[in-house]
Amino acid sequence: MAMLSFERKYRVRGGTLLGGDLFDFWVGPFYVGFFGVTTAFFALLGTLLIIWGASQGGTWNLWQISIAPPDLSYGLGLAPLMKGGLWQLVTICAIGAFVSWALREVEICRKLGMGYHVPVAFSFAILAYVTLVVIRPLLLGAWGHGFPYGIISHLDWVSNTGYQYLHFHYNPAHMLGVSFFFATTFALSLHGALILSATNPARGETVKTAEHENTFFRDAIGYSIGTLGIHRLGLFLALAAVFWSAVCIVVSGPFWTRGWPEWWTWWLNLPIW
Ligand code: BCL
Ligand code: BCL
Ligand code: BPH
Ligand code: UQ8
Repeated sequence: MAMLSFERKYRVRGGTLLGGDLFDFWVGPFYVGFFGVTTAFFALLGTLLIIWGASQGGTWNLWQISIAPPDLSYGLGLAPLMKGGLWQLVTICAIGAFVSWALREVEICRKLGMGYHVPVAFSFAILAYVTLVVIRPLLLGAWGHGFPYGIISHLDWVSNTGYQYLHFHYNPAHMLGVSFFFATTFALSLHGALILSATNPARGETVKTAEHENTFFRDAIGYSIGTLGIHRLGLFLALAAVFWSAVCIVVSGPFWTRGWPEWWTWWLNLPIW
């Protein structure tokens, strides 16, 4: 394994976005930095608020604990603590923690002189979350449209929201999201399997080369995307999956209020049938 003993040469000073040298150190394996401190702050505060909220609820059953958003009647205003205000505070902490985490990754990239691909990819996940709990509620005019923070309760929200549009599978952006998720898993299974087949040979056999990998797929399907290409494809598929997910939920309500099956009437109304 590379570097488990924390090789000195990768523990370089600088590259920070904020705070200069002040937080430029490590704790055990973790790089800290200004954004490590803000991550720890928001993550800890948000988690404690959830635990406190649970203590005010009727149950310690892990599956049933839930921090609910405010009633729709509070609109875009602040709600009293026990009537959704807590959800609003937790949401602020969550966004603070996720964005801090991404910026801490950026500082690590800068230290190592690497590209920003990982934090950019993570920002798509943050975008999906922010779409669910900020952008869509803003467009619909009430924080109450956010999802509740509970293991089972958030599933209820997904199901209820889906049925509100009669048949969510007919949402065309949802179709794209689902297909890209399936395609991502398909690509990773091919990639993981291909790499292991070439680089983890049986005892006594030699490791094979990238040419072997290319040749396998040329023999099998007539084309190889290449060793760099598969990583570009994987990243693209994953980001497209989450991007179309964010689209599919932000259009449900703000831009389409009826059932999704009805959206397809444009197709039935084409003058060619
Ligand atoms: Mg969800 C399921 C978290 C948004 C639809 N969802 C899960 C569970 C986990 C979770 C409890 C497994 C997820 C997983 O393996 O992901 N969901 C979760 C979080 C968010 C979220 C943290 C968020 O946005 C902050 N979920 C949403 C939105 C829907 C949604 C609202 C569309 C994306 N989710 C569903 C559906 C299902 C889940 C449908 C399930 O069937 C599944 C389940 O079993 O629910 C009971 C992949 C990520 C990893 C493997 C990395 C590890 C992630 C770990 C497991 C997350 C733990 C979260 C922890 C319990 C939350 C508390 C944090 C503490 C306070 C610090
Ligand atoms: Mg659907 C959404 C698939 C049936 C209603 N549905 C989605 C999409 C995805 C999907 C395309 C969720 C992924 C996503 O957004 O990730 N649905 C899907 C599939 C089927 C399906 C495959 C199927 O039938 C085979 N859906 C249905 C049925 C409806 C339905 C028909 C219910 C009856 N579906 C909905 C609704 C929604 C979806 C409603 C959505 O809102 C959701 C969507 O598109 O949301 C955008 C995005 C990822 C995130 C939001 C996670 C963000 C993670 C954050 C940034 C980090 C968390 C950190 C964590 C707290 C740390 C924990 C601590 C550590 C572990 C230490
Ligand atoms: O560090 C990472 O990975 C190891 C980053 C991360 C990433 C990254 C990282 O670099 C990337 C590139 C992605 N995720 C990408 C993606 C996909 C495509 C863009 C997309 C499908 C996805 N991530 C999804 C998800 C999901 C899903 C589907 O639900 C989850 C649960 C995650 N990603 C989770 C994570 C984390 C493991 C990690 C990560 N993705 C980010 C860790 C982080 O931000 O740490 C700081 C924050 C904390 C330690 C805790 C914060 C606590 C809050 C203040 C309170 C909790 C609030 C929450 C809203 C409650 C929810 C309750 C639920 C039961 C609903
Ligand atoms: C209390 C405390 C921890 C204090 C620390 C002190 C302090 C103040 C620190 C500040 C810094 C800070 C905020 C630290 C936070 C520490 C915490 C709380 C960390 C949480 C970490 C976390 C989010 C864990 C989640 C892990 C998880 C469940 C992952 C899901 C499963 C997956 C997808 C695993 C991925 C496996 C992996 C390691 C992949 C990485 C990898 C990739 C992608 C790769 O491509 C590749 O090949 C090129 C590799 O090999 C080199 C890889 O390793």
